[in-house]
Amino acid sequence: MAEATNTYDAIVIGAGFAGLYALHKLRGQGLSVRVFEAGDGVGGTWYWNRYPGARVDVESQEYSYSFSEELEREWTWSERYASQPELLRYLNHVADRFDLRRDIRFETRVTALHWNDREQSWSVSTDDGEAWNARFVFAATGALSVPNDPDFPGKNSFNGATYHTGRWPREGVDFTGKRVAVIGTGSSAIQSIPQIAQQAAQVFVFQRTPNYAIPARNGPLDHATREDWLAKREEKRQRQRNSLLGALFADTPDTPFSQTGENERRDVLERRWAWGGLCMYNLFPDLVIDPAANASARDFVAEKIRGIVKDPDIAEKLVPRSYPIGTKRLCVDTGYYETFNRANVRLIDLKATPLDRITPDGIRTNAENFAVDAIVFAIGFDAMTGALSRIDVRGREGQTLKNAWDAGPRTYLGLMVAGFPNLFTITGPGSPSVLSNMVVSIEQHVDWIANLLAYMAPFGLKTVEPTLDAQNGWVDHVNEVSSMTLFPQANSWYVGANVPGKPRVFMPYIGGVGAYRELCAAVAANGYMGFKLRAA
Ligand code: NA7
Repeated sequence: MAEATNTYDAIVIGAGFAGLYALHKLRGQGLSVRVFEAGDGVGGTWYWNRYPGARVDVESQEYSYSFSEELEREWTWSERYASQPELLRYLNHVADRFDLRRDIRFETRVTALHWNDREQSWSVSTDDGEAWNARFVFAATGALSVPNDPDFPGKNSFNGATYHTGRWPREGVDFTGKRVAVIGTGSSAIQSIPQIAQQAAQVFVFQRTPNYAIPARNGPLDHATREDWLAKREEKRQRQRNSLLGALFADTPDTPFSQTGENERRDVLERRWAWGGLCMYNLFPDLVIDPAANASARDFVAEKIRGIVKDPDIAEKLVPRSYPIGTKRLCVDTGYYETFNRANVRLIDLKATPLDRITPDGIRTNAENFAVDAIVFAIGFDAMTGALSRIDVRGREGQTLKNAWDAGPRTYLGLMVAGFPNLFTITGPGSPSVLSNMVVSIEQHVDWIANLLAYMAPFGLKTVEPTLDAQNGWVDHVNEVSSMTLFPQANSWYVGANVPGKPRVFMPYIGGVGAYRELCAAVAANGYMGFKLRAA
């Protein structure tokens, strides 16, 4: 490692929702902070994911910072679900409004983090060859920030253009008159396919596993809705923080499926479908626990798909069959199923006719050649651990994080890793993270850590790290709670199934945002139980 040129109290990696808030919060506590961001602007997820149709799947007002009432009052969301450009404008506004840019170094990627036991601080290397020092490091690296890159045979032989939804060109792509292949049918594909199909001459959709998509019912956010939100802001924000998923749609009904009458069940399903979006998660309190509850929701959505898609064979291919509904992230769509009624869109079922290779002209399955001008890889991310596993992280006694997480990520509360003092993982594996409204979880993590640092300072405490016992107990708890649900049945990115060779471990904490918040508060109230706090 090069000699450190600068020393900070805290280094933050990433300038998305998490990094921006961490910078603001820590600076407010008088710490010197430096943020490193690989992109040339703020935004994180919303900086990189510029594919057509990209928008948030949590309602805009809920998917925004709550830490500043003034910010909330001065910003007006234009749509129920904000589009990527609007979210990026919002995050740029936040960066300007709180004068954050002066402490962010853009186009700089952190390559190594080595713990220095003598100095009780982290040595940080960046890809410009410089070295830095910080007592604390915040990995605000995002849960879905490293694009999945499977090794499709023949990938480099293709003569046309290729795109990954998670690294979309800033200037956009004009598909007019083009034949386009889209590989993947997750959220990114489901949002972008209807838009691409309106432009392109022909779209071939290569589907490995169908997904459940619920109509967004997006539209302009009217004045009355905004005024209502602002009038009840305090109460709504509190409810969000104490809810299951960090969003108000997640106020789960009390009556289990088995005790809900036949007519009432249908009524709940129709109402949620009409309301649209992720509120389908909250049909019954036991939707992802009771197989019968789950089956009824599956049948309902299958019926809707059959009602929308005119060709019965295509409809059957679009009906998910291999996993319970909700155990892979639900997709929120605008006209996805309808798109398969267009003459220029064709669905290719990769389970029936597997992808053989990419050729100079297009894609070959074991049944057919598809000549295309462009390939869109909508194949997702190396979720939750991808970003940290690409940094050379070494903790006490040179132990690597790669080694420590060899059999899957292990953390205490999703916040810290035993043997890696003063390194915080914002919305890390083992916290509600991707199973929640990320903004709510980010604020909770950053606030909790900031309180911890404020607690340590007057006692002259310099380091914090979890005990191995506490970490083992937490990992057991995370596993135990997930095993009580239907989630482990799905080959999802929650369990790393989309990345060949990744250990199969259920990574996020499914106990709920409100319950998790209470646990974290109890840990703090008990003198940071499970953490070792040390003076130099
Ligand atoms: P997802 O949800 O991980 O979707 C990726 C899609 O790509 C999914 O349909 C995968 O099929 C498919 N895929 C991945 N690898 C391959 C290969 N090798 N061959 C064929 N198909 C493949 O990523 P998104 O970007 O759509 O969404 C990520 C999250 O962002 C989303 O959940 C929201 O939270 C926002 P599979 O299901 O693995 O069979």
